[in-house]
Amino acid sequence: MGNYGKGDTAWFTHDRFGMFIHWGLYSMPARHEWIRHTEEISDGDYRIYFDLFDPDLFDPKAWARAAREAGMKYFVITTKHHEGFCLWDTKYTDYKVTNTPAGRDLLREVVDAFRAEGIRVGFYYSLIDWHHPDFTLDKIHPMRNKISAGEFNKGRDMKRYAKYMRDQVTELLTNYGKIDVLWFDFSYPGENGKGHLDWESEELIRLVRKLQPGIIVDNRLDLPGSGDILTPEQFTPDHGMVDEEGKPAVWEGCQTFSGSWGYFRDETSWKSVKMCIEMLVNHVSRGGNLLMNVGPTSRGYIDARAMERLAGYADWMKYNSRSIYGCGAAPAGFPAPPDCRYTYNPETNRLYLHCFAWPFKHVHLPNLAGKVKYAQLLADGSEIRRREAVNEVHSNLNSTTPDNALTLELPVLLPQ
Ligand code: JFZ
Repeated sequence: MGNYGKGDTAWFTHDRFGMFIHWGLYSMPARHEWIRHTEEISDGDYRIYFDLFDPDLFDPKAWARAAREAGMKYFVITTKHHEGFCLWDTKYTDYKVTNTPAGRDLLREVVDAFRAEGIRVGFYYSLIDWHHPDFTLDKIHPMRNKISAGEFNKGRDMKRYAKYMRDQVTELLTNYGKIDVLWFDFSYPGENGKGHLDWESEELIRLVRKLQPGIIVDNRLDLPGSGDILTPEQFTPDHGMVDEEGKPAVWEGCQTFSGSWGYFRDETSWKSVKMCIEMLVNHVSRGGNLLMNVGPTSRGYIDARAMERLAGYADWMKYNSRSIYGCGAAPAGFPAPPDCRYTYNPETNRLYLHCFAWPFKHVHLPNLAGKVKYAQLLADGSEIRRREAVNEVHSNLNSTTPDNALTLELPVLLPQ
């Protein structure tokens, strides 16, 4: 396994919660960010979205405020998704936001707005590029069923594309100040796929580490040793994750409010606020981060359904963020009671008991007899009575306590 340097993950495992933003031309058809692929749309037919992209209600300050209020401490935005469209004023292609009716570098405005709210900056950069003239046909290319590889690949050269990526990554990591996260996406090695040889991943990662020492890079370059974080996607591992050598790994799950990443107008699979909060708790209780996605509309705002969920986070985090920041999994040997999760802050030696279902009377805490010093509802700091001897916290909990107050804070005496 190569040694490609490491990023600084201390802030990352403390902060735990970030906002993913998928925003590109696919917000116009508004039926999934992969439609160029799924509907096999040609470059020519996709062009209309570029010609008409005009986010007249774009207000990055409102995005940043919503993220800050939701308790999100970093964000990762698609500077370029698989469609190849660039959200910044790059020198290396005309297929960029400044040439649409938008007419300006929107990435810069997003970065400025989030920084002003004290939120760390992350860039998603797609390795896949369905627009670039050097990107060759493969199993996920939109044109895969329409044209032969021989014909399509004539004059195309992946080496030039790899250089293009290095040039663009250099722009992104040079012209926008300190960047905290770089999220490459994604490799699919094997027959008719693409991997580290296509991306020239070794050169790419060395460039990234040189330009932004400390930056956190994901693990999608198909190059063992190059990443700082594992990135399970739309699935929450049921316990911690380990790295390529079997050691506990830093990981970040990414999740959506509705299923698709890009804005999808007619999607009906929206998660409830309660589910969203439980997702966050699940990730942290298993020692991971949550990167929660929003897909702004083509007019540039975050729609009411997504805002409602962000507000749900805000409402909960206002009172319960102490059970998230600085927290991770509980020490081994203390399994959470049924329907509950633990998060644990090793600095303060406080254990947080998150009840996903009403415990209507007592909650038994396995193996914690004699170890709990005090118990309170986190949201309002009200005492919860206990019976030490039988290891239980007693309920003065009842069903009129609001849902956002289902987290208990337990200062504990645990071996650290
Ligand atoms: C990728 C993108 O294709 C998708 O549009 C979105 O941006 C998401 C965050 O990332 O999707 C993936 C990438 C990797 C896997 C699955 C979906 N994977 O490794 O299983």
